Amino acid sequence: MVRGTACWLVVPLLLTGCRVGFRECWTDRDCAPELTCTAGGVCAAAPGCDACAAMGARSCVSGTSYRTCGDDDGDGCLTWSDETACPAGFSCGSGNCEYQVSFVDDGFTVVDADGNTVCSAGVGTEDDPYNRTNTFVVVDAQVADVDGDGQPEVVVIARHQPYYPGQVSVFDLSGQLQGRYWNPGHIRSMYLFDITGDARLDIVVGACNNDQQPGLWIPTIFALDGQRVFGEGPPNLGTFPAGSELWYTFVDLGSGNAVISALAISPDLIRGNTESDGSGTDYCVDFYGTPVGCP
Ligand SMILES: [Ca+2]
Ligand SMILES: [Ca+2]
Repeated sequence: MVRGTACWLVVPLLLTGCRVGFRECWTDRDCAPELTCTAGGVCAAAPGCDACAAMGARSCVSGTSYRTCGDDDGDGCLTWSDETACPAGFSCGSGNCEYQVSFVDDGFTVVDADGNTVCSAGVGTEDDPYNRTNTFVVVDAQVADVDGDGQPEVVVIARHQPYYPGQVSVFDLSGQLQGRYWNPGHIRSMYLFDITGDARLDIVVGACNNDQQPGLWIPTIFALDGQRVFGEGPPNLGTFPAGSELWYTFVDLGSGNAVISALAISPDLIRGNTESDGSGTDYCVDFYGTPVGCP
């Protein structure tokens, strides 16, 4: 005999005996306003509820965008808003689009919201592991807190002109170098985003690698933890120790003459493209650097 069937047959007489578990709720209306009814019949905070601590607080989503803590739908639950882009040319420092960064040749300048110069410096080449002639060009610079101490840093990517390597350099807001990573190939793009989930923005970089296979420029995406920026990327043929990257991915080992020029997060993977206008070849990796098919 099937037990469940027998039970259902006597439901009118033995209703309480057939209970398989106590349900606190059947719909959200059975719960307090800030709670929802789960599939198991329990009133609980909705997923993501109180994801942020204080109404109106802001945090940087990337080096050039932020989000705001609020209760837009009035359910008593504080959640982060959608991402808002900073105005063109501004970086998200500590939740606010408060810094404007410009760069010319090998130098960069940071200006605050009042128009005052915060710092102005050159990327420097004194420790180039390839010891080439001192000619570097800044490709991008953004202000963001990448080491998690609450104070913004300036993250600068630059490439040798006309050869390689490229560099990822982190400066404090007085213009002092905090860390530098060398890549054996040109660097063309970066995206500051927390891919590790520790609430600190990480440095994701689009580049190419000239040393991994002779004669080939291999499109490359790699990521750095802003607290640990040092050394030299693979295959480490220069004079520096191995690099501090979280991961380093050759997205197409057979490629020649290709560099990742554009990077984006979309939304749970990193998408690189070999042209700055997105018209080139797409390569996608997950947040662990594992190549995945681009959707
Ligand atoms: Ca910091
Ligand atoms: Ca992180």
